[in-house]
Amino acid sequence: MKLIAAKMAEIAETMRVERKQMAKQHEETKIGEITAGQVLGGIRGVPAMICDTSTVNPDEGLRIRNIPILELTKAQPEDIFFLLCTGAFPNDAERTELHDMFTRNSSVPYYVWNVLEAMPRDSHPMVMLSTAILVMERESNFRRAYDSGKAKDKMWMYMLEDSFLLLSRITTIAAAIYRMRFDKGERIQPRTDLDWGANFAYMLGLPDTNSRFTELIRMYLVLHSDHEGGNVSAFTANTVSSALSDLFYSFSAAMNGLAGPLHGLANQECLSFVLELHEKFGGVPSDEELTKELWGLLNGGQVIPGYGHAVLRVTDPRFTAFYNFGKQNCVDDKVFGIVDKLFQIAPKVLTEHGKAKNVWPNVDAASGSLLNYYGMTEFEFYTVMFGVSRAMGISAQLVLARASGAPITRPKGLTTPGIKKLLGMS
Ligand code: CMX
Repeated sequence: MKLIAAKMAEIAETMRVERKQMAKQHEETKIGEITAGQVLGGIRGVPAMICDTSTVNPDEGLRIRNIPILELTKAQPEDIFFLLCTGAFPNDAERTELHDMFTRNSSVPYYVWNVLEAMPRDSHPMVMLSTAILVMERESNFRRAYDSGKAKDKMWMYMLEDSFLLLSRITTIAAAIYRMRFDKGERIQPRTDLDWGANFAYMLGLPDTNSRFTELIRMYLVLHSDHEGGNVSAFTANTVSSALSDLFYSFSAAMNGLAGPLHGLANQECLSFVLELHEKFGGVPSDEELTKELWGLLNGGQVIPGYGHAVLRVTDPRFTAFYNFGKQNCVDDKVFGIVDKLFQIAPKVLTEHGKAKNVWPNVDAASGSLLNYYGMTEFEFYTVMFGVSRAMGISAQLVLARASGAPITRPKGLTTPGIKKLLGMS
């Protein structure tokens, strides 16, 4: 980890000094106002944390270190992790070291398998992922460093060590969960001669004669790698880690948030919905049939999965990347055909319905149909795919939080009578 640690050491020094200075000089400087709507609406849009890895502009979507995500679809996930942490792409020597760090610990200790095998057969794959990560907490370098009294300003280094431990194992664990949970046969051992994405595709064990599935997996990992700091999973991880809980505690907690239907589980729900339509109409429904079906959902108080977003107000560029991939590789597929038809119809229906602030598709609207096309039909697994990818962004965020000396998170809770008083209602 020598080269990466050296680069991070410089960054950490600058970040820590800058943060300290800003906090000292601008303790009382106002940078905005908060409305009651934001407080009552889930702390919506309140600029309340620092996140340097990526930004999400409502009118454009994700940029990783200021690079639009659509310019990164062919990048290697390992390079993206380096970019998230340092703001630059690795040089050749750093890339070699990165590859080593991503493969070094890809064998998973026996006790993780024992725990997973002891879990009830019908456990959700996300429960298995979160549990597997949490039981590895005993191996945290960060916790050991803290216990042995290491200086606070060096703790980012141990968070980085834990990040590589997590990243190198999480693909082995996720692939094994897939094979165990859906009766796919023995676990497939990791290889050290493959890149991170290719190794993950290999361990999942799905047929991949023309390497298009591997290509999809690499792109999937990149597209889901990060989405700034305020989303449920990243915010959770940042909050847990701000108490100096290590990466295993923090990331496991993040996965429990990602497992919610309004967040990461939406991709499972999305494909489940698309498959229901496929079954009901025996293929791609007509415009009229789909319009009626969507109104049925909305009138029943349900949401159209894969549409809308808490921040975005345009089509999610990550959807665009998946959609373009589908147009190139899956045009003959009826399930992708339904995704395509939904893209034509759902925004119109949501606009007419008039409630959703964003009527356009998010990342979850297309990703599942592509995994399904390549044989991963078990949609209960899709949020695990999301979680594996997000391990990059969340790890990078937590390394930077420790590098900059971010303090414990402690927003203020208001009582209902308290806010009523502030609003002049009592
Ligand atoms: N279908 C139907 N109604 C929708 C909707 C959709 N796709 N998206 C938003 N709405 C509704 C909301 O439920 C809300 O209704 P109420 O006022 O009755 O509560 C209203 O429109 C206003 O909501 P909003 O401000 O536009 O959206 P939010 O920021 O509250 O919620 C999100 C954002 C993603 C939870 C919501 O759009 C949604 O439920 N979408 C479907 C689920 C989904 O695709 N989630 C994945 C998001 C990506 C991710 O985080 O992984």
